[in-house]
Amino acid sequence: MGFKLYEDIISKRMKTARFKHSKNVAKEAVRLALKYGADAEKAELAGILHDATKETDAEEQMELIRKAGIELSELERESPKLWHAISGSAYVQVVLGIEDKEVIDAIRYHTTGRAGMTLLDKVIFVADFTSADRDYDGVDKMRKIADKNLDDAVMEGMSFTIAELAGRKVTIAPDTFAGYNEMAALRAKNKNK
Ligand code: DGI
Ligand code: FE
Ligand code: FE
Repeated sequence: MGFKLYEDIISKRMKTARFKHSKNVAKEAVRLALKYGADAEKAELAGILHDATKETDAEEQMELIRKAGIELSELERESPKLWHAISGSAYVQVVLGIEDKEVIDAIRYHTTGRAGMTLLDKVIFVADFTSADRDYDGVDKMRKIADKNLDDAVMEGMSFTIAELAGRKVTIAPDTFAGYNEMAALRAKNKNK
């Protein structure tokens, strides 16, 4: 199946605004992929599909997760905001028949990040923060960092998310902390060189 067909399929699963966001993330992901040497075709595909199940009801998401054989941790079960990334990765496998692990994982970890992020994981994680439709305080700074250094942009995104979640005193996924700690350790090492 080609990109256009996937685009058509997901356009029917979401409202116009989210479809536009998905197209913008795909476009930004291609730009970042070309800049940082990731596979642009995979970036475009993961970008258009990353929020595929964000407007899907909870029962259907749980069914997709079950069919894909994914076990949720207790924290994941109690965090509805995390479901769409997990069920999205299940959807592209179970319904669309996508077998590319890199694409599946980039969708799975687009909200939390993780330790050992692949180049494609990073491209999608950052593109979700810097896509053309994004308009939050600090988006200009984020775009500037993304144009200079992809790892720095991942770190900026993770620290932004952790600070925001901690500010609301809600749970923070272990994958988020694991990604953050790995990036922080890398920065410390690079500074000491
Ligand atoms: O789907 P999008 O809106 O494009 O963006 P996203 O997939 O990054 O989702 C952002 C939301 O997810 C935002 O409300 C913060 C929340 N989030 C991100 N990381 C975590 C999280 N929520 C919890 N509970 N734990 C996390 O680690
Ligand atoms: Fe998302
Ligand atoms: Fe998104």
